[in-house]
Amino acid sequence: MWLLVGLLVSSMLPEVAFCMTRYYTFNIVQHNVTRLCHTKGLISVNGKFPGPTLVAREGDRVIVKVVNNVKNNITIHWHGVRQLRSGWADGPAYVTQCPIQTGQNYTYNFTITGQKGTLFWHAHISWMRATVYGPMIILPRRNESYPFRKPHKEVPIVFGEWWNADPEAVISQALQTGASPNISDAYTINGLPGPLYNCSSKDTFKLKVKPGKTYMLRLINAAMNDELFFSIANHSLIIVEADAVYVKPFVTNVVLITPGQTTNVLLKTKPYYPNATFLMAARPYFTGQGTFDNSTVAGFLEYEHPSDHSSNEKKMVFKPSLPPINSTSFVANFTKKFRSLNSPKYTSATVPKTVDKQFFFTVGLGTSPCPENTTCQGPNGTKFAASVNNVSFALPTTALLQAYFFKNSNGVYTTDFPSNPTNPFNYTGTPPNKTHVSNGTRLIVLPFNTSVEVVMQDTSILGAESHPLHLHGFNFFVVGEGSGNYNPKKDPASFNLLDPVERNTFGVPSGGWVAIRFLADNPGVWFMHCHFDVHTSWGLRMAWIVLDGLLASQKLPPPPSDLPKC
Ligand SMILES: *[C@@H]1O[C@H](CO)[C@@H](O)[C@H](O)[C@H]1NC(C)=O
Ligand SMILES: *[C@@H]1O[C@H](CO)[C@@H](O)[C@H](O)[C@H]1NC(C)=O
Ligand SMILES: *[C@@H]1O[C@H](CO)[C@@H](O)[C@H](O)[C@H]1NC(C)=O
Ligand SMILES: *[C@@H]1O[C@H](CO)[C@@H](O)[C@H](O)[C@H]1NC(C)=O
Ligand SMILES: *[C@@H]1O[C@H](CO)[C@@H](O)[C@H](O)[C@H]1NC(C)=O
Ligand SMILES: *[C@@H]1O[C@H](CO)[C@@H](O)[C@H](O)[C@H]1NC(C)=O
Ligand SMILES: *[C@@H]1O[C@H](CO)[C@@H](O)[C@H](O)[C@H]1NC(C)=O
Ligand SMILES: *[C@@H]1O[C@H](CO)[C@@H](O)[C@H](O)[C@H]1NC(C)=O
Ligand SMILES: *[C@@H]1O[C@H](CO)[C@@H](O)[C@H](O)[C@H]1NC(C)=O
Ligand SMILES: *[C@@H]1O[C@H](CO)[C@@H](O)[C@H](O)[C@H]1NC(C)=O
Ligand SMILES: *[C@@H]1O[C@H](CO)[C@@H](O)[C@H](O)[C@H]1NC(C)=O
Ligand SMILES: *[C@@H]1O[C@H](CO)[C@@H](O)[C@H](O)[C@H]1NC(C)=O
Ligand SMILES: [Cu+2]
Repeated sequence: MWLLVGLLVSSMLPEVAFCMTRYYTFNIVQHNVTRLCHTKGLISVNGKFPGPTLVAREGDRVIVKVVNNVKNNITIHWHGVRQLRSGWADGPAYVTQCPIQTGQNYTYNFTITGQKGTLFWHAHISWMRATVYGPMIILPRRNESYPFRKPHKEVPIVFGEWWNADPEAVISQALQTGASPNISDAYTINGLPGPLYNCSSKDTFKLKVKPGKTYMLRLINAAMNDELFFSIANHSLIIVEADAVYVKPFVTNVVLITPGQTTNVLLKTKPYYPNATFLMAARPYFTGQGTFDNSTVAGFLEYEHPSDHSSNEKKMVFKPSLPPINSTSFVANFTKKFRSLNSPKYTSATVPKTVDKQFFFTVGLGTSPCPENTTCQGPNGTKFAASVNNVSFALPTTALLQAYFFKNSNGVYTTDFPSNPTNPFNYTGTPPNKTHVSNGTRLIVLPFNTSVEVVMQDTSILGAESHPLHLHGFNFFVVGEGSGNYNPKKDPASFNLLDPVERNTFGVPSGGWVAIRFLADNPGVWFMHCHFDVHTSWGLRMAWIVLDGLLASQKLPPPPSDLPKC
């Protein structure tokens, strides 16, 4: 009897006893920041750039009061957090909430369930996330360890993208003229562009290390429009986690990280003090037709000698080598190395073995006609657009989740998003002559617990390009990927249903396809979009409605009373 009680208590403890509530206040403020000899009033959180690091443990409740002290509308998204039955706290503007307007505040309230590792938070309205972002660290439960030896130190490495101009002006001008937005002036590591830009060497990130230790770098790509190759000269990295899920460890010299992805890597330092400084550098992977910021951000890895005689002495500098800018072959090889740990001790989800609903989505660029009596600077005098299944998704002027919850969908959205392309073509061959997209706020309704498979196919319209697709409210399993056109007869045979990687963001390969699966077990309205903000702005976005289940524990609760109004 006593033994039984003891067993029950100890098996319950990890679930409840160690969880706590973490309170944060995020003041959205503007402060002057100088980079590349250019000072601008930059909007960020609590006057820090990048913003504060949010730390929680798996199982914790997180409560963040966001107070808007700037003239712009704002929302914050907790990127990758599952938001189980807390869709009101997800953050994408006009999808799950109306913006927090000047002088208003809103308290985000959610728990961290079944996730550990690195995620990040960022603004989710227009291009505000260019400067409003910061790391989110989810530690294992107090009584749990990592599936690898505890590192000596853990360091967030956040990649960003810097414009001398106001990013809001950049995107608003582009949407007006129909042209591509002006490219950024620099990439940054933890807000610092580093020595390879003019007037910037004092703004260099330095990682000081001791020999013979293991450091865990929490890599976050918060850049707006660019996938990045990252490498540290003369050091290899061990990848151990992706999007807050552990993976089977593997060694690499170069990491590719798309906007919206996060990954933890272990860095083993050399056993001695080398007389050298090692550059860490990142620059883009790009295959499209347009212009892009082809610059390199760099920081230093420095061995800090305790009695530092040699610090004033000139040291050798080693530079890393990165793959060619358009190395799709490297990217394909690299992304296929990610495998979930697939161990019941460390992962909570399993890949759906059967599928209830199948979708085939084309993702890519297109055009929309130039309004009468205006001139446009997009392709052939049109405006750039982007779409999923040729639908360029229009955001409503109210929030979709509210319209759904209060049954006011009339005039806000329809539920007829196409499950397949309406006009099939050779997606990776010669593009069709008609490139105009259609516009609409069209959604897909999924009954609770539907097992979903989505094949996403890149198109060659205006250039084949990788699109990092991000799904809110779920992790998905990447069961297959390939180049060229997806073949529904042949390709499923090679799907990995054993240990596919579980992520929230994955690059649809340039000129190829990816197949993902997820279980629709989270009621609400969930955004899915390209994490290149330029493509999202052009309409490469859509949303799913996941209906309530029958049980009380399967229903979306009503909104908090302070939910902003439009
Ligand atoms: C910010 O910079 C602007 C112009 O560069 C200047 O007018 C203003 O006083 C600065 N504000 C603060 C708080 O330093
Ligand atoms: C938040 O908004 C409420 C309701 O408008 C207001 O009473 C409160 O003072 C605000 N708090 C802050 C810190 O702005
Ligand atoms: C957060 O949500 C929980 C569960 O709905 C609720 O009990 C709690 O009062 C909320 N806290 C705040 C500060 O809103
Ligand atoms: C990018 O810049 C590098 C030099 O930094 C140059 O060698 C390369 O040709 C450029 N690539 C493109 C596509 O502009
Ligand atoms: C370190 O390297 C620099 C540059 O190669 C050299 O000038 C210096 O003598 C070296 N110092 C030691 C202690 O080896
Ligand atoms: C990459 O770019 C180089 C130089 O522009 C070009 O020669 C090569 O064919 C390209 N490779 C791929 C895979 O597109
Ligand atoms: C990718 O893998 C293939 C097959 O293993 C190999 O032939 C190719 O060289 C690799 N490409 C790169 C860039 O590593
Ligand atoms: C375009 O210009 C023509 C001629 O000036 C005018 O008749 C027409 O009303 C204009 N159309 C719009 C939509 O402004
Ligand atoms: C450009 O647009 C014109 C007029 O809409 C059309 O006739 C022409 O075929 C287009 N050219 C290309 C290359 O798309
Ligand atoms: C599609 O286009 C590609 C590239 O041009 C070509 O290799 C392939 O044969 C085409 N497929 C079909 C079914 O026409
Ligand atoms: C596109 O237009 C060209 C020239 O007008 C024509 O030769 C070609 O057949 C058209 N292609 C398609 C796929 O309709
Ligand atoms: C802010 O959001 C409100 C509500 O959607 C909207 O009416 C207003 O135009 C927005 N303001 C700006 C500056 O975008
Ligand atoms: Cu895209």
